[in-house]
Amino acid sequence: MPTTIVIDPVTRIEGHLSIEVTVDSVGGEDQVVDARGSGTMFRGFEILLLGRDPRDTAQLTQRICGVCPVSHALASCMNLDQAFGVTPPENGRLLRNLVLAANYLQSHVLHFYHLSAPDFIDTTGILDMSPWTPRYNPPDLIGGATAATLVGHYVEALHIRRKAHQMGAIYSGKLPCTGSYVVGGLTPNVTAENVADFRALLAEIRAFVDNVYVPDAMAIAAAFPSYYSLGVGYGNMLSFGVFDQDAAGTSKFFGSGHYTNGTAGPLDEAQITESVKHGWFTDATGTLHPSQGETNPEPDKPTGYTWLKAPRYTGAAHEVGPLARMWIDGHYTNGVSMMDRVVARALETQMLAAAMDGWLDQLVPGDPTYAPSAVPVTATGAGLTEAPRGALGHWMDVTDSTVSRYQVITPTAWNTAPRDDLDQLGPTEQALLGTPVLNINEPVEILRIVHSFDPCLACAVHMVRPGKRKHGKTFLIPPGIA
Ligand code: NFE
Repeated sequence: MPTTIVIDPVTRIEGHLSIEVTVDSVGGEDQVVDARGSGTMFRGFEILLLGRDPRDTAQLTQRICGVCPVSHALASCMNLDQAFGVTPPENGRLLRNLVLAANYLQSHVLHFYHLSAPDFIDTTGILDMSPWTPRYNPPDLIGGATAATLVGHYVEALHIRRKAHQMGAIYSGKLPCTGSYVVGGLTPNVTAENVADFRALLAEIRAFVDNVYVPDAMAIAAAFPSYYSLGVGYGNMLSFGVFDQDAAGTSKFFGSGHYTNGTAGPLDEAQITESVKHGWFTDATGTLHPSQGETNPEPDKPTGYTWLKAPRYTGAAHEVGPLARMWIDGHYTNGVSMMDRVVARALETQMLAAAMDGWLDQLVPGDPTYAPSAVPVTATGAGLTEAPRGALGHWMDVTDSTVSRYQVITPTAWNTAPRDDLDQLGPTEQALLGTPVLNINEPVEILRIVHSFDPCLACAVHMVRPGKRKHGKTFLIPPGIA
């Protein structure tokens, strides 16, 4: 007899995500036979940017999310660089890399210790308090001395995240949300002192990543080997590439590309479209390239079940994120499962932290950090980069020196996308199919798989009327756009 499980909201993510799965007996085992992910809040940043000075976008799009604001600042500035026809000087390129990398370190440590690892730890007798309780109590949790050690690292990780913010703030003014990313580069000066300050904090964080985070991730992976075959999904991967290695941005530390139905290839930005058949958006805005995209909410649409559009590459659902980046570059080849996402994220953190020392070495104190430019009357731009959670794109049109179109596709829009025009499931939905569920009252397997994508619905939404978020009837839409 099929049973429907609704997890609403999924906790230990950013933002509001509702997951609905149908569990039925397959070969005598209870398994997920259907899945739907719903972003239960409306996102309208594209709308509030219209009519603004294009330079405002670098500030306003950061407010999409406090976890990955640097990525939005960068995507926006790349967009502006293209539209304004300006190239950042070497120091500007390196500072953009360094501040973004600081945000990656903070975000990946956050995901492992504070969002994902608690799915695997039993703290009974160690910490019987929030955020460790209430929790599901499956029989496979790690307890005892190992759990006590991991709880200690959980606390230490909070300090490491603060240090990562402090480190990034040396060149970003403050974090989260930076004022220093501007068209043409970054505003701060490079001095021998601030390079030394950055390097000292980086050394502390690297020691934690090398000696604590990576070993802990490996320990959890070793304790849960069955999760190397769960949460696999389509196996399609996509990366826009990130961390420019040259002025033109043609070479990236993590490269761009796609891996589709077992075949790898270069990124062709023209192959990106968004379906809205199952999102609460007007059907006429469906299957458009984001440079032509529109955001017209239709909260009562009968075929809708989410506020997310469904991004597709060559018409197919693709996973984005650390595993996709590591897979496309050939740095990680073990597999594409729930646990591979956790391990690839840890190994990416280690690689990136090591690269940051090299970028610090290349900074030249006193050299310019940005190139001046003027607001164009008419222009188009695109800023494609990688946020910690995966591929991020901003597309913009400028008319009469103001923003006339702005579209954003976030990593979580890719991963938590709904079904598309062909009713193909989104990557997380597909990854849940076939998952055995031991106890339908405590479906921890679902949570572990969803958490492995590190979803951030805050990146996909911005307001909700508390307690009234079901299925499109009572969402709060800003006046004048419904
Ligand atoms: Ni809100 Fe973000 C990242 C972006 S995810 S955290 O990483 O863009 O949609």
